[in-house]
Amino acid sequence: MVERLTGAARQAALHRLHGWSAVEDRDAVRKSFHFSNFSEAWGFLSRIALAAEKMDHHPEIFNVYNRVELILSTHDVEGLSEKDVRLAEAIDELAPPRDRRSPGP
Ligand code: H2B
Repeated sequence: MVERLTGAARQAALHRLHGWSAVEDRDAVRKSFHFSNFSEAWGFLSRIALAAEKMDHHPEIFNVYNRVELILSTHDVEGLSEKDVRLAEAIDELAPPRDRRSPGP
């Protein structure tokens, strides 16, 4: 049973994610990615589709040519859950290095 993240748990989850920010008018997170061309953007989306299917958790996808915007939220709880955090981390693993979590010192 998935639970909606609230309060300190939600804050901590957002803190774990690199480059994902809260959506203003709903309980969701978003991140934009930029590529050299449409083919690279779509390749990224194809890899996300396979990961999302495996996780049975799916992003909202907006694509214009070389730009991809993803929004993550859990329909079942109408807000953010650990599933979104795990999907965000999986997406970052597939993203170009500049869009991933920084490796640290
Ligand atoms: N994706 C997202 N983002 N939220 C959900 O609650 C969700 C999903 N539920 N993908 C899954 C599919 C559910 O509908 C199926 C039946 O497991």
